[in-house]
Amino acid sequence: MGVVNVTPDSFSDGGRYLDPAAALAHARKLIAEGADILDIGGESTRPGAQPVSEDEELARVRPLVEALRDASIPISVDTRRPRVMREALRAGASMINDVEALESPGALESVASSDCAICLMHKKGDPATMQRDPRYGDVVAEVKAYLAERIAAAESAGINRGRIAIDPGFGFGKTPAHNLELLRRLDELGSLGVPVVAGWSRKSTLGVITGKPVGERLAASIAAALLSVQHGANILRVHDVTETRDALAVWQALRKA
Ligand code: HH2
Repeated sequence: MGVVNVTPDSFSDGGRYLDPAAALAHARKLIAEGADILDIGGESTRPGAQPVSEDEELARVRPLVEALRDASIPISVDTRRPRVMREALRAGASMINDVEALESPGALESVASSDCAICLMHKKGDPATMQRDPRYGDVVAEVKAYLAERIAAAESAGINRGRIAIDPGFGFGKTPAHNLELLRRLDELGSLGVPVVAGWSRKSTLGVITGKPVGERLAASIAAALLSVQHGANILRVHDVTETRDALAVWQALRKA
Protein backbone atom coordinates (compact mmCIF):
# COMPACT_ATOMS: atom_id res chain seq x y z
CA MET A 1 0.00 0.00 0.00
CA GLY A 2 1.70 3.16 -1.23
CA VAL A 3 1.07 6.40 0.68
CA VAL A 4 0.11 9.70 -0.99
CA ASN A 5 -0.25 12.52 1.53
CA VAL A 6 -2.03 15.56 0.10
CA THR A 7 -1.16 17.65 3.14
CA PRO A 8 1.12 20.53 4.09
CA ASP A 9 2.17 18.93 7.38
CA SER A 10 2.56 15.13 7.14
CA PHE A 11 5.55 14.05 9.18
CA SER A 12 7.73 12.76 6.36
CA ASP A 13 6.48 14.29 3.12
CA GLY A 14 4.32 17.25 4.22
CA GLY A 15 3.92 19.83 1.48
CA ARG A 16 5.51 17.77 -1.30
CA TYR A 17 2.21 16.63 -2.80
CA LEU A 18 -0.20 19.36 -1.76
CA ASP A 19 -0.22 20.61 -5.34
CA PRO A 20 -2.78 18.46 -7.24
CA ALA A 21 -0.49 17.85 -10.21
CA ALA A 22 2.37 16.78 -7.95
CA ALA A 23 0.04 14.47 -6.01
CA LEU A 24 -1.23 12.83 -9.20
CA ALA A 25 2.28 12.40 -10.58
CA HIS A 26 3.38 10.81 -7.31
CA ALA A 27 0.35 8.50 -7.27
CA ARG A 28 1.08 7.36 -10.82
CA LYS A 29 4.73 6.84 -9.93
CA LEU A 30 3.82 4.58 -7.00
CA ILE A 31 1.47 2.58 -9.24
CA ALA A 32 4.22 2.19 -11.84
CA GLU A 33 6.57 1.02 -9.08
CA GLY A 34 4.20 -1.82 -8.29
CA ALA A 35 1.98 -0.64 -5.43
CA ASP A 36 -1.05 -2.93 -5.03
CA ILE A 37 -3.17 -0.27 -3.28
CA LEU A 38 -2.79 3.53 -2.99
CA ASP A 39 -3.70 5.21 0.31
CA ILE A 40 -4.59 8.89 -0.12
CA GLY A 41 -4.69 11.13 2.95
CA GLY A 42 -5.82 14.75 3.31
CA GLU A 43 -5.18 15.19 7.04
CA SER A 44 -1.98 14.51 8.93
CA THR A 45 -2.35 12.30 11.99
CA ARG A 46 1.25 12.71 13.11
CA PRO A 47 1.81 13.35 16.82
CA GLY A 48 0.92 16.97 17.52
CA ALA A 49 -1.04 17.45 14.27
CA GLN A 50 -3.93 19.88 14.28
CA PRO A 51 -7.20 18.76 12.63
CA VAL A 52 -8.15 20.31 9.28
CA SER A 53 -11.71 21.27 8.36
CA GLU A 54 -13.85 18.70 6.59
CA ASP A 55 -14.17 20.92 3.52
CA GLU A 56 -10.42 21.37 3.33
CA GLU A 57 -9.80 17.63 3.67
CA LEU A 58 -12.30 16.94 0.90
CA ALA A 59 -10.81 19.61 -1.35
CA ARG A 60 -7.43 17.89 -1.02
CA VAL A 61 -8.57 14.31 -1.47
CA ARG A 62 -11.53 14.27 -3.86
CA PRO A 63 -9.83 15.64 -7.02
CA LEU A 64 -7.05 13.08 -6.70
CA VAL A 65 -9.46 10.18 -6.19
CA GLU A 66 -11.43 11.36 -9.23
CA ALA A 67 -8.29 11.66 -11.31
CA LEU A 68 -7.38 8.09 -10.37
CA ARG A 69 -10.76 6.61 -11.31
CA ASP A 70 -9.10 4.76 -14.18
CA ALA A 71 -6.23 3.47 -12.04
CA SER A 72 -5.40 -0.21 -12.33
CA ILE A 73 -5.32 -0.72 -8.55
CA PRO A 74 -7.73 -0.01 -5.68
CA ILE A 75 -7.70 3.48 -4.17
CA SER A 76 -7.96 3.78 -0.40
CA VAL A 77 -8.71 7.03 1.43
CA ASP A 78 -7.21 7.61 4.87
CA THR A 79 -9.89 9.52 6.79
CA ARG A 80 -11.74 9.62 10.11
CA ARG A 81 -14.71 11.55 8.79
CA PRO A 82 -17.95 9.93 7.59
CA ARG A 83 -18.69 12.63 5.03
CA VAL A 84 -15.20 12.36 3.55
CA MET A 85 -15.67 8.57 3.44
CA ARG A 86 -18.95 8.86 1.54
CA GLU A 87 -17.66 11.48 -0.90
CA ALA A 88 -14.45 9.55 -1.50
CA LEU A 89 -16.36 6.37 -2.24
CA ARG A 90 -18.63 8.27 -4.60
CA ALA A 91 -15.56 9.69 -6.34
CA GLY A 92 -14.19 6.20 -6.99
CA ALA A 93 -12.35 5.00 -3.87
CA SER A 94 -12.89 1.35 -2.99
CA MET A 95 -11.28 1.26 0.44
CA ILE A 96 -11.38 3.39 3.58
CA ASN A 97 -8.44 3.46 5.98
CA ASP A 98 -9.62 4.85 9.31
CA VAL A 99 -7.16 5.53 12.14
CA GLU A 100 -10.24 5.75 14.41
CA ALA A 101 -11.61 2.34 13.38
CA LEU A 102 -15.04 3.77 12.43
CA GLU A 103 -15.66 5.21 15.90
CA SER A 104 -16.85 8.57 14.61
CA PRO A 105 -20.67 8.83 14.69
CA GLY A 106 -21.99 7.80 11.28
CA ALA A 107 -18.75 6.18 10.13
CA LEU A 108 -19.96 2.58 10.46
CA GLU A 109 -23.06 3.43 8.44
CA SER A 110 -21.06 5.27 5.76
CA VAL A 111 -18.93 2.20 5.12
CA ALA A 112 -21.79 -0.28 5.55
CA SER A 113 -23.83 1.44 2.86
CA SER A 114 -21.14 0.69 0.27
CA ASP A 115 -19.21 -2.46 -0.60
CA CYS A 116 -15.75 -0.98 0.03
CA ALA A 117 -12.91 -2.54 1.99
CA ILE A 118 -12.09 -1.05 5.38
CA CYS A 119 -8.93 -0.90 7.48
CA LEU A 120 -9.65 -0.57 11.21
CA MET A 121 -6.66 0.86 13.07
CA HIS A 122 -5.91 1.06 16.79
CA LYS A 123 -4.76 4.29 18.36
CA LYS A 124 -4.75 5.51 21.92
CA GLY A 125 -5.71 9.14 22.39
CA ASP A 126 -5.77 11.91 19.81
CA PRO A 127 -2.91 12.93 17.52
CA ALA A 128 -2.53 16.22 19.41
CA THR A 129 -1.65 14.45 22.68
CA MET A 130 -1.25 10.71 22.04
CA GLN A 131 2.52 10.55 22.50
CA ARG A 132 2.38 12.11 25.99
CA ASP A 133 3.24 9.13 28.17
CA PRO A 134 1.01 6.39 26.71
CA ARG A 135 0.56 3.46 29.11
CA TYR A 136 -0.67 -0.10 28.73
CA GLY A 137 -0.73 -3.25 30.83
CA ASP A 138 -0.18 -5.74 28.02
CA VAL A 139 -0.07 -3.62 24.86
CA VAL A 140 -0.70 -6.55 22.51
CA ALA A 141 -3.67 -7.85 24.49
CA GLU A 142 -5.17 -4.36 24.69
CA VAL A 143 -4.75 -3.63 20.98
CA LYS A 144 -6.09 -7.05 20.04
CA ALA A 145 -9.16 -6.71 22.30
CA TYR A 146 -9.89 -3.28 20.82
CA LEU A 147 -9.58 -4.53 17.23
CA ALA A 148 -11.78 -7.56 18.02
CA GLU A 149 -14.42 -5.19 19.41
CA ARG A 150 -14.23 -2.96 16.31
CA ILE A 151 -14.51 -5.97 13.97
CA ALA A 152 -17.62 -7.02 15.91
CA ALA A 153 -19.05 -3.47 15.69
CA ALA A 154 -18.42 -3.42 11.94
CA GLU A 155 -20.03 -6.81 11.47
CA SER A 156 -23.06 -5.76 13.51
CA ALA A 157 -23.41 -2.72 11.25
CA GLY A 158 -23.54 -5.03 8.22
CA ILE A 159 -19.91 -4.91 7.08
CA ASN A 160 -18.93 -8.49 6.46
CA ARG A 161 -15.61 -9.85 7.65
CA GLY A 162 -14.30 -10.34 4.11
CA ARG A 163 -14.16 -6.55 3.70
CA ILE A 164 -12.14 -5.89 6.86
CA ALA A 165 -8.43 -5.48 7.56
CA ILE A 166 -6.89 -4.47 10.91
CA ASP A 167 -3.82 -2.47 11.91
CA PRO A 168 -2.16 -2.16 15.34
CA GLY A 169 -1.31 1.48 14.58
CA PHE A 170 2.43 1.66 15.13
CA GLY A 171 3.27 5.06 16.64
CA PHE A 172 -0.29 6.00 17.53
CA GLY A 173 -0.19 6.46 21.31
CA LYS A 174 2.72 4.02 21.69
CA THR A 175 6.29 4.31 22.95
CA PRO A 176 9.15 2.66 21.02
CA ALA A 177 8.95 -0.23 23.51
CA HIS A 178 5.21 -0.65 22.81
CA ASN A 179 5.83 -0.59 19.05
CA LEU A 180 8.54 -3.22 19.30
CA GLU A 181 6.41 -5.45 21.50
CA LEU A 182 3.59 -5.18 18.96
CA LEU A 183 5.98 -6.08 16.15
CA ARG A 184 7.48 -9.02 18.05
CA ARG A 185 4.01 -10.43 18.75
CA LEU A 186 2.24 -9.23 15.60
CA ASP A 187 1.24 -12.78 14.69
CA GLU A 188 -1.10 -12.81 17.71
CA LEU A 189 -3.42 -10.53 15.71
CA GLY A 190 -3.69 -13.26 13.07
CA SER A 191 -6.20 -15.20 15.16
CA LEU A 192 -8.74 -12.40 14.56
CA GLY A 193 -9.03 -13.92 11.08
CA VAL A 194 -8.64 -10.81 8.89
CA PRO A 195 -5.62 -9.38 7.03
CA VAL A 196 -3.14 -7.38 9.11
CA VAL A 197 -1.79 -4.03 7.87
CA ALA A 198 1.53 -2.72 9.20
CA GLY A 199 2.67 0.90 8.87
CA TRP A 200 6.24 1.44 10.04
CA SER A 201 7.40 3.60 7.16
CA ARG A 202 9.76 6.39 8.32
CA LYS A 203 8.20 6.47 11.81
CA SER A 204 9.88 8.01 14.83
CA THR A 205 10.61 4.73 16.61
CA LEU A 206 12.93 3.98 13.67
CA GLY A 207 14.57 7.36 14.33
CA VAL A 208 15.02 6.45 18.00
CA ILE A 209 16.63 3.13 17.05
CA THR A 210 18.93 4.47 14.33
CA GLY A 211 19.47 8.08 15.42
CA LYS A 212 18.44 9.15 11.89
CA PRO A 213 16.14 12.04 10.90
CA VAL A 214 12.96 11.30 9.01
CA GLY A 215 14.53 11.70 5.57
CA GLU A 216 17.13 9.01 6.30
CA ARG A 217 14.97 6.15 7.52
CA LEU A 218 14.58 4.16 4.31
CA ALA A 219 16.78 1.22 5.33
CA ALA A 220 15.21 1.09 8.78
CA SER A 221 11.72 1.22 7.23
CA ILE A 222 12.52 -1.70 4.96
CA ALA A 223 13.89 -3.73 7.87
CA ALA A 224 10.70 -3.06 9.83
CA ALA A 225 8.54 -3.91 6.80
CA LEU A 226 10.28 -7.25 6.27
CA LEU A 227 10.07 -8.10 9.96
CA SER A 228 6.37 -7.22 9.90
CA VAL A 229 5.78 -9.68 7.06
CA GLN A 230 7.78 -12.33 8.87
CA HIS A 231 5.55 -11.76 11.89
CA GLY A 232 2.34 -12.10 9.90
CA ALA A 233 1.54 -8.77 8.23
CA ASN A 234 -0.37 -9.08 4.95
CA ILE A 235 -0.32 -5.46 3.79
CA LEU A 236 2.53 -2.96 4.26
CA ARG A 237 1.70 0.74 4.27
CA VAL A 238 4.84 2.40 2.85
CA HIS A 239 6.14 5.60 1.29
CA ASP A 240 8.88 3.84 -0.70
CA VAL A 241 7.31 1.24 -2.96
CA THR A 242 10.20 0.18 -5.22
CA GLU A 243 12.62 -0.40 -2.37
CA THR A 244 10.08 -2.27 -0.25
CA ARG A 245 9.08 -4.49 -3.18
CA ASP A 246 12.72 -5.36 -3.87
CA ALA A 247 13.27 -6.37 -0.26
CA LEU A 248 10.09 -8.44 -0.29
CA ALA A 249 11.13 -10.12 -3.55
CA VAL A 250 14.29 -11.43 -1.89
CA TRP A 251 12.30 -12.69 1.10
CA GLN A 252 9.76 -14.38 -1.17
CA ALA A 253 12.46 -15.95 -3.34
CA LEU A 254 13.99 -17.51 -0.25
CA ARG A 255 10.62 -18.86 0.84
CA LYS A 256 10.08 -20.43 -2.57
CA ALA A 257 13.59 -21.87 -2.83
N1 HH2 B 1 0.13 5.80 9.74
C1 HH2 B 1 -0.08 7.06 9.36
C2 HH2 B 1 -1.30 7.43 8.77
N2 HH2 B 1 -2.26 6.52 8.53
N3 HH2 B 1 -3.01 4.30 8.60
C3 HH2 B 1 -2.81 3.02 8.95
N4 HH2 B 1 -3.74 2.09 8.68
N5 HH2 B 1 -1.65 2.61 9.56
C4 HH2 B 1 -0.64 3.48 9.85
O1 HH2 B 1 0.39 3.06 10.43
C5 HH2 B 1 -0.82 4.86 9.50
C6 HH2 B 1 -2.04 5.23 8.87
C7 HH2 B 1 0.98 8.08 9.57
O2 HH2 B 1 1.83 8.15 8.45
P1 HH2 B 1 1.73 9.26 7.29
O3 HH2 B 1 0.44 9.15 6.56
O4 HH2 B 1 2.92 9.17 6.44
O5 HH2 B 1 1.83 10.63 8.06
P2 HH2 B 1 0.78 11.74 8.45
O6 HH2 B 1 -0.24 11.13 9.33
O7 HH2 B 1 1.61 12.78 9.14
O8 HH2 B 1 0.14 12.26 7.18
